Amino acid sequence: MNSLALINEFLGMPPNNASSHGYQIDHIIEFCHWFMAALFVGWSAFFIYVLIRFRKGRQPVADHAGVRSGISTHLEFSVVLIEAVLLLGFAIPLWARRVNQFPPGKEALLVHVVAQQFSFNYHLPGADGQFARRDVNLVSNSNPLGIDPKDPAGKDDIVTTGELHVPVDRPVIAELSSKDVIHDFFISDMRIAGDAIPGSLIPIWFTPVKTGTYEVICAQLCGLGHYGMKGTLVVDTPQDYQAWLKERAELAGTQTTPPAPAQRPPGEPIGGATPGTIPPPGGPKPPNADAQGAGASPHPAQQLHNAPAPAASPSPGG
Ligand SMILES: [Cu+2]
Repeated sequence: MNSLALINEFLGMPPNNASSHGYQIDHIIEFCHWFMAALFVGWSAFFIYVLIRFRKGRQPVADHAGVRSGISTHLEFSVVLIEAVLLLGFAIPLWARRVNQFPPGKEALLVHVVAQQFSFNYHLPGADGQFARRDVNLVSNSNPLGIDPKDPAGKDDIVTTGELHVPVDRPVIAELSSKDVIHDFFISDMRIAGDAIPGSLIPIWFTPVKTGTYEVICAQLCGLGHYGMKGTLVVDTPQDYQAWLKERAELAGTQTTPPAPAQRPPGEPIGGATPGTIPPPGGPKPPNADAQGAGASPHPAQQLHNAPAPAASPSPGG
């Protein structure tokens, strides 16, 4: 990174970029900040000049003809031109590459990210590359994603809560969805974020280029425990990643209960409902809201959980 990046640092932008596309995001933010800084200085100087030049002492009577030179028109036109170049030449193509040019399905690692109050669950397909069927009616405390135990594709599936491992230098496609309210899967070091919306499957992708441990946070105000909705992304070497997969597969064989979801913060209503089944204030009461423990029926919003992705969504496999 060059000296231009100083302005990003000064404004508290995350300094570490660990993804292949992150420098493009950093550059456009840098450029916008410098451009805004130049505009701020320019307009401030012009404002002060106008205050002095047209003060009452020097100009007691209003001039109804106004400005006669074309300088201000040229300046305004230049600003509009630079903004149009930024938008059409940089921002829109960069955004289009992010949403249209997904890496080929075989090359990428596909992971399902299922958000809930207040944690992120990850579902990986295991060695067979096939995800098990998920059914919202099967969701329980011991089966947070509602994986169908009868589906043979699920025998080797890996489900984790809070921590996800991915190999370095391999594109990752994360398909985001939510069990309850709108969350946002945000990894600042990867320069990536995407909303997790009940009833939608929203794919995002990135390629980690540096091994390490990075913070995942929720970037939508999703409830009283939002502040604690954090997770970890660990970028491993390919060998470490294989070791982690092996460890998780062994754990899945011996452990029947996945890690419990994050505890509700003080003040959050409990009422016996499973996490993610609290209706919004004034919203309809779930059918079994009074049922105690794990058996409570899912919130109506969850009924949409396994709905197919909207046609407009870019295909991650394409
Ligand atoms: Cu959240």
